[in-house]
Amino acid sequence: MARDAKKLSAPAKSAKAATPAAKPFKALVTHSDALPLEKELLLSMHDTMVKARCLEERLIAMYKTGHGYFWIGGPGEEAFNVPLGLLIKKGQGPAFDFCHFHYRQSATLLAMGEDPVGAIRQMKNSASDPYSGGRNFAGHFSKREWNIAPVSSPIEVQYAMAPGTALVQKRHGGDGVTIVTGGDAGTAEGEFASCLVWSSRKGQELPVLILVTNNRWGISTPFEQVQGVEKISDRGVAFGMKTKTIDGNDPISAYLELKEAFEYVRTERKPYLVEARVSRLYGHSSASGANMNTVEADCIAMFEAKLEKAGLLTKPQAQAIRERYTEQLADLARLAKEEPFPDGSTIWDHVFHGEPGRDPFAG
Ligand SMILES: Cc1ncc(C[n+]2csc(CCOP(=O)(O)OP(=O)(O)O)c2C)c(N)n1
Repeated sequence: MARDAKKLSAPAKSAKAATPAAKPFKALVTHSDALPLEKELLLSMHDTMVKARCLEERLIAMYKTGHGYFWIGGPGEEAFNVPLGLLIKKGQGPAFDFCHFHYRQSATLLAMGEDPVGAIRQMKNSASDPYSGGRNFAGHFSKREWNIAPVSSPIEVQYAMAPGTALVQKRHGGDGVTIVTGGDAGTAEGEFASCLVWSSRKGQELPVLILVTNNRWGISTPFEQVQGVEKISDRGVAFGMKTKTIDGNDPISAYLELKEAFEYVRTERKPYLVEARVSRLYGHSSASGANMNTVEADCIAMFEAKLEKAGLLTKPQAQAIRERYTEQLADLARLAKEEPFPDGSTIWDHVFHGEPGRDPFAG
């Protein structure tokens, strides 16, 4: 694991010249040498991780060939995001989990059972985009039936909203929890502090699973230039909440550690801050080129090596899975290519204030 952590800490090639080398991570909780999960679960996590990677690669290809205006997404975070999706209690209303995600969560949606065609349609900005009717950026999911709040482009605002849904869930009773995700750089913003404050008031604690995926970059700003803490999870200690920093590049660690955190938040109705160390394999977004970097650790390659060593998967089998998803997603992209953009007349649909001059409360 030390080797992976070292690899992970190296800066992406594209930003190397401009930024100092990041320090290696310390104190990762890891279960990397054992396979303590059922074979079916391991193989299904691998399958969804590959599906998610193929989806992101298809979205990038769409952007690069002019079938989308901007790409942002989560390649490199699959080992954390897939287990997360598997552990969410999905449904609508306060009895179910509320999800305040950021824009790198495609693998979580796939693990929850979402059809990848939605992400492709949003990339193409076709009217058929189920998340925004063709109006928002790629990766900006929203799904009322599963309590997935719309992903926001201004970073970190989701952390200020999370205590709100958690308060509703606490009052409602049951075991629904609120999950909020975001990156490391954004934790320098005030909304993150608001989340820690509002989730942890003594006697009024809230059931929030506060997650931070730390890829050690803002857009091009290295972690060390953003804040002085070594572990973001330490920020929660001052608020008396449970915290941990985990290896988000290992799906087995991520599954077990998230499971423990979910169980605590569901039963104790109190917050838990989990920081997951992850890679960023295609840079920040299309704004930084969306080119693959081979310096950071690839969680799928590492997981495949582990499954192979355990006799659970062969190289040809892994290759076949990848080819199958690559083909399926190319077919979906061809479908979306033919679909129309939203009509101009729909510009005010789903906008809180509606048409200028119209009273938003008029019904
Ligand atoms: C309030 C706000 N400030 C700045 C930006 C520009 N911006 C977009 S993504 C980003 C970096 C975010 O880094 P991090 O929080 O670590 O998340 P990551 O993208 O690495 O997952 C920035 C600064 C923004 N979208 N919103």
